[in-house]
Amino acid sequence: MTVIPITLAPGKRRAAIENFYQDVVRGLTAPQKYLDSKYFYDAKGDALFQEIMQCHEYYLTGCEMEILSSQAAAIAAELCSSGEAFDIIELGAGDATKSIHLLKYLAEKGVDYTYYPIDISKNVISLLEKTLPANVPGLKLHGLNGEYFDMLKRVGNLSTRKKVLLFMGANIGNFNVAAARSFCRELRSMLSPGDRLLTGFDLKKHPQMILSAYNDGAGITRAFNFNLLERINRELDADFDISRFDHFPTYDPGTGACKSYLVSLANQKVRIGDDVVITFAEHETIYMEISQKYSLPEIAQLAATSGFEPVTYFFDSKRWFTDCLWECY
Ligand code: AVI
Repeated sequence: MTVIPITLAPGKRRAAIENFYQDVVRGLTAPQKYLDSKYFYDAKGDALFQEIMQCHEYYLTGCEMEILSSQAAAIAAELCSSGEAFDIIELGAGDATKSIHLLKYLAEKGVDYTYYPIDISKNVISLLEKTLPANVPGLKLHGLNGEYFDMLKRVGNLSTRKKVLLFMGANIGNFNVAAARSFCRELRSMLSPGDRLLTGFDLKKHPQMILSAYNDGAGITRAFNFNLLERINRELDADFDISRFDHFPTYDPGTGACKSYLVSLANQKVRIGDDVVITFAEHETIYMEISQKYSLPEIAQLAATSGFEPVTYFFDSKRWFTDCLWECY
């Protein structure tokens, strides 16, 4: 993710704040209080996430970067193996620092493709349109700003070639397994036999290593979680006192669910705007995020139950992470 200034038009900004407010109130009045992790990413959250990716405990980014930078040729060979022309669509392209390795390799080999980065941020798309062609000579790029599925529909009208979808960064882990399946099925419904999907999965490994990745010693992940309470204070006129909450990540090695909670350290009330007061009991939790970890059989099962067939797994040298290429059947 990249640091993006918020430049929404006033009407859109009002609607975004209203949605944020509704989602926060819905989550904090549920029996198990929760907040939607998509709201982590305001400008400060983006900056903290950049810092998380530099933490030595947060191994995911380095592993996937190693895969893309050292195996671009193997990935490209697999993509070109059918001999059919394809275009590349990246969901949540961000600054494309990983996919650029594949884009560059294909361009250098003279493969004719168009790159369609999709991102919810207009600023991300403008930045990619400005910077990427300079770094990947000859690149044909058509940026799309909006929700994944709306923009995928639009690509359907623009491209007649086979599609290669990139969904990297272990973002699939931020869905629980059932939601990941629904997401993959919806993707599948928009693709055709022979289209492909390259997805980044964080793999099950020593539980302590996973837990440490979400509880770094410098406290960046903690600050990342607290930032959502601060964002609610800033944008929704709330009065969370973050010193009265604690950050509590958990990992269940059986299910592979790594979940982050904030724990209320006291009986307390928090006001949101003029109309809402949320009551917290001491030790009550807010469920903040899931980062689901997978085994290879679980990945294969996810593929099979959503209409894909695994073609190849690309691993980093430690086999902590995989970018998995699936094909639609
Ligand atoms: C964006 N996503 C894949 C990250 C993850 O690992 O679940 C978000 C994150 N949350 C805490 N640290 C990183």
